[in-house]
Amino acid sequence: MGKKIFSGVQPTGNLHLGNYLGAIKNFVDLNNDNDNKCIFCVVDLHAITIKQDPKELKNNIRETVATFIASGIDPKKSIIFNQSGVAAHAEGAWILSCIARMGWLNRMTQFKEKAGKDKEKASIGLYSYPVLMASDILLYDATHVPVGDDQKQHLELCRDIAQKFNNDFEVENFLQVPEPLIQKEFSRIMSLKDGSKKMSKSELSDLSRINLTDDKDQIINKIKKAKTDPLSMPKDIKELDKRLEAKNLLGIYSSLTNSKLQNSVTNFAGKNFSEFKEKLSEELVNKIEPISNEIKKLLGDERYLDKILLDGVEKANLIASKKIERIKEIVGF
Ligand code: AQP
Repeated sequence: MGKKIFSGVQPTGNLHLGNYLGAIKNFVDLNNDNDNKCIFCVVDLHAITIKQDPKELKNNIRETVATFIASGIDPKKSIIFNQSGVAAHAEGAWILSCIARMGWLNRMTQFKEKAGKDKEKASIGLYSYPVLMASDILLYDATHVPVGDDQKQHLELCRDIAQKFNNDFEVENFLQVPEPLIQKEFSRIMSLKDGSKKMSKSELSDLSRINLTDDKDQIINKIKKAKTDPLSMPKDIKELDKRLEAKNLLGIYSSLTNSKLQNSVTNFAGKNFSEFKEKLSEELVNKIEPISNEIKKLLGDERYLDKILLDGVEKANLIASKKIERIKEIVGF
């Protein structure tokens, strides 16, 4: 039986290789399977949990749509829309925030990481973000949610919220408890500057990530400058636990070439990093350059991108408005 897929990407600019290999590449494969029903959301309500420039946000929303399409998602075979266009997401988030427990949210590591030392100054939205994410997913009865490894905890919270709602109101299976779809290997791509930190849009140094809009020269330059260690390429996969940068670069290479990490280690064992980096750049340029060119082309046609969002909002609204009405009835409104 086909799956009902829902996933979101924040329009916070600088979409990068981690977003692509961890999530978007998976979206494309799922979308190519005609048995699946796919909904891909530009989660703009999530984006404003951290201050955004309104003009940039608008551009970033379009750029995220352009990235979906340039990466291979067919807008005719899926619903692509922006979250703020469907009021049920925010309504659902409020109701579910009365189901979720403080203790559950207090355990979320992403809030701790993003709020940093000054938790008092973080927005309430940043704290309750996973509840909005649960609303996004549950409104569409999604059976499967493809995400990167960093979102695993939020997915578990979503499952807990769905189960508690169903129990509290004695509506067995009313909210579909979704399954995460996380790739077994290479589900967390790390920074090119620090193998212990995840590749991220908000990292100040642009050299820490490959952006999906980077051109050939930028990609080659970033890989040349990517941090390594003074040794030659690892000879044994066990070495990778202590050589995080080598592990990350070999992981990226393996993911791009659809090969096992062990095979990549064997291929480059004992060689110089420079030789490996050349091959890695080649693979990256082959994969990213066409996407980057297509994004730039699509960004020149704002009307086309806006039309995709408008159509998507209409279709998403039809589904979500029915679900939220039932939720409100069940709650007693
Ligand atoms: N480094 C990563 N490796 C693998 N997957 C990743 N994802 C993000 N970073 C990596 C996955 O990409 C999808 C969309 O992410 P998002 O835009 O919703 O938010 P995020 O996880 O907060 O992304 P960033 O890039 O790390 O942004 P900032 O810098 O704002 O924190 C998700 O499925 C995510 O798992």
